[in-house]
Amino acid sequence: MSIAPGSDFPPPRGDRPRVLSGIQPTFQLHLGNYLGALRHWASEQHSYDNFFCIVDLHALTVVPDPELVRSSVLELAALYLACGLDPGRSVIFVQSQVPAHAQLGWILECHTPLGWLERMTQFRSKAGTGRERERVSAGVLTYPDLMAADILLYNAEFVPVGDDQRQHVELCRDIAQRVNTLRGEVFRIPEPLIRATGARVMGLDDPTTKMSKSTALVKPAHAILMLDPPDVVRRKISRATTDANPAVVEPVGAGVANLLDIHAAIRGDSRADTVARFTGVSYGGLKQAVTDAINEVLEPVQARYRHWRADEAVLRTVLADGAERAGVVADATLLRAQRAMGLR
Ligand code: AQP
Repeated sequence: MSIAPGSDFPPPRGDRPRVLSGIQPTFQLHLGNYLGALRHWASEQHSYDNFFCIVDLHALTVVPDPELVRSSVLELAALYLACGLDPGRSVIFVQSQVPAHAQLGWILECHTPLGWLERMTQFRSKAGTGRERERVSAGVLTYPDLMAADILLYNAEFVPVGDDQRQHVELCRDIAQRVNTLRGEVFRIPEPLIRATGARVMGLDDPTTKMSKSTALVKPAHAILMLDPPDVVRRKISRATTDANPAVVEPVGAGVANLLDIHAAIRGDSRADTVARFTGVSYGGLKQAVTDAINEVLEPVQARYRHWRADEAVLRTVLADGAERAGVVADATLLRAQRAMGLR
């Protein structure tokens, strides 16, 4: 944990370290979102002072359809609860319902050199080149400032994310440090919290790219979706890319490594133990074991999801209450930042 010396931030509730993380309500969530993020958020709620956000403003960079944004927010809220997030332990809220996010986002944009944003891997892969780049929304470029605002507003000590978000959290740290250097102690400097297994689940069709919602939308065989029924999981895993070997032998190829990693993450085993367990097992046997592990973990989540999704009134109450609690913390940080900028 690194807190700027001499800082006077409000202590986290109950003296537990504070975490903040979020997921975009874009398309359906996949196994990577679960193993890299959601599962840890839920299982470690008792250890932290938790803020979990549905980052709908970020979704505008990729999903312009208002109806889809609206329904995806409720779907995601139901999935948060189905995965075990407990509103009694965690503040669960929608980013756009706390105006301080957009307000601080602008302030941070004004303190971020353009080159830092242009160098981000996600921007480079999403923005393309030439004419393609001219059409991409400016939000794809400035997205990391909004994400930095999400984190910094809550004085978060840790940001539990998958490995793909490491660069964004590091940029957040750089931006916060820059503001602190220029304007005095404004922000607490957060740390990424990234696990040893499940932090980078790869595409089933192409194990050299990370499993992602946007790819799953155009290539269904790419990802296990959290709401996939058991037979769909079985079919997708049976078609997952492996290699020409008949059985698991080290060194394993990328596709087999991905299946082993998924199994290790779900069962809570180390990678080394998982490799030892499956060495010599046919790929058919490995795929069967991975399918069973996935279905075992997803089926109860899906049952709880159906329960929560059917009760929109409760979902809206949870989100309204979360926005109110989040707003109190966020507004205090925003005021501190505005004062440091000479705005108030
Ligand atoms: N493949 C993954 N393995 C482990 N963790 C992952 N996360 C995302 N993909 C993996 C983690 O899930 C959280 C939410 O991230 P997100 O909303 O950005 O999800 P996404 O799947 O990355 O979404 P998109 O829309 O498909 O984005 P692109 O197209 O950029 O990949 C984060 O904690 C993330 O680390």
